[in-house]
Amino acid sequence: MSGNRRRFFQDAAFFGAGFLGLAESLGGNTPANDPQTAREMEQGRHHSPYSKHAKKQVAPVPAGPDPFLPMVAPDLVDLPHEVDGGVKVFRLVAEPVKRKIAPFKTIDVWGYNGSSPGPTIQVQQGDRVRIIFENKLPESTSIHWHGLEVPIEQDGVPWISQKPIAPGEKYVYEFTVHQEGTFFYHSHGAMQEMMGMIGFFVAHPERTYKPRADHDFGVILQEWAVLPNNSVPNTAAMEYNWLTFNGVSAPAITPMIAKLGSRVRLRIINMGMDHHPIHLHGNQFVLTGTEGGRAPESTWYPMNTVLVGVAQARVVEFEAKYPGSWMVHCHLPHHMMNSMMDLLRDRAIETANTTDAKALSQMETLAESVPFEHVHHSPIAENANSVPGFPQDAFMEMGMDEAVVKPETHGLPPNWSAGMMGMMTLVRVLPDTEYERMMRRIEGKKTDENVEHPHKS
Ligand SMILES: [Cu+2]
Repeated sequence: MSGNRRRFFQDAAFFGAGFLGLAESLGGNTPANDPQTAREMEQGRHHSPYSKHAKKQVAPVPAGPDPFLPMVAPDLVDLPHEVDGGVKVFRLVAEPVKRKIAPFKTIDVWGYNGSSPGPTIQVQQGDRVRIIFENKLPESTSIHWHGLEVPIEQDGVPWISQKPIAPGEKYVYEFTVHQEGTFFYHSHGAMQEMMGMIGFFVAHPERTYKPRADHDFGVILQEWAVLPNNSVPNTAAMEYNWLTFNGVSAPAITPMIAKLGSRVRLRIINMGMDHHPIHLHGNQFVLTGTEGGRAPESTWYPMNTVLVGVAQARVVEFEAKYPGSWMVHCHLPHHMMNSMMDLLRDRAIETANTTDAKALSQMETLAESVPFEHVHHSPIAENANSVPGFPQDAFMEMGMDEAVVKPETHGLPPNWSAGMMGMMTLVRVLPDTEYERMMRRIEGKKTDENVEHPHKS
């Protein structure tokens, strides 16, 4: 024990009674309970409240957890909670949901509280949480808290840790979250998982991570096999034709907005059958966490593509140094596309002998279903039709800017949506003034600019 430390304990013992009296006169704050004073005492800078150097005591600083920056998952909402005797109480309802994954495609999936993926649960390390769960599905289910160290009876595995929760039944989960990190909740039935039954469970740390992030975004990766003119995903399929971020396919995904010079955190979780290499354009990031929580800074190294395996969480952070609309997308080529089969209706997509005229006539059909702004393609060569292999991407550029317009898309170049499909979104890094304008636009406040942007009739 150091001399200073010993002296502190001696003083504390000697002046114990005096501390209590002083505490009363100062409204309950004992210097030894005040972390700052206690630290000063330990360091020998503040031996006794009776010395002439003693400073006037200020109001007590509660030693509670740091306030946290909530994560924003575009196109998803947060699950609200009430507080009951210090316990955060959430109400989660499993039920069938209709999810519009593209302007021309709504699918019948299962989820929670009217959303698939389910709403985001955000808590803080140390919180006691209660989830009052209700099953409105036509079959039994349960909820597994993926990555959380909870008592076995809270683990949510049918027949192993609990009885399945029958249709119409309620079940109460309750546990203390002692971890920090990016977790998720999901049904423990494989086919229910593939029907969309997943949501974020974010445990913010008791003490803010360093370096501190200014923006915190979350994306859930999912894939769907939906036959043309069908709305129910085939959960037994091994091949997928719709790929989504937070239950929406590009270009309908809401871009993420970051301020130039800020530090951006992006949390990605995967609930599907494939692993997704998620790539960020124009910037390097570091991997700061996994499904197990924060990784030590000594393990961070620069990268720009992170493989997010099934059931994994990957958290990356980067300094938004460069203004622009930077793509974030899965780099598997077939995950950078959407299915057009629904739009083509009875017209088959031809993979051989497609001519310019045929393709354009197919696109005319598409235009009847979706407000595409144009039905032409980017320039092609005069002899294109005679080149083996043509076309590849030539007929895949169909802008639908107006069909997916929202405040976050304001200011993107015309026909931007033609370059976006599947698992793809943007981080838009905006300089101060533009950023503030964008925030006002998002908040729905009237600015000069948001009156322009007329919808085409
Ligand atoms: Cu992918």
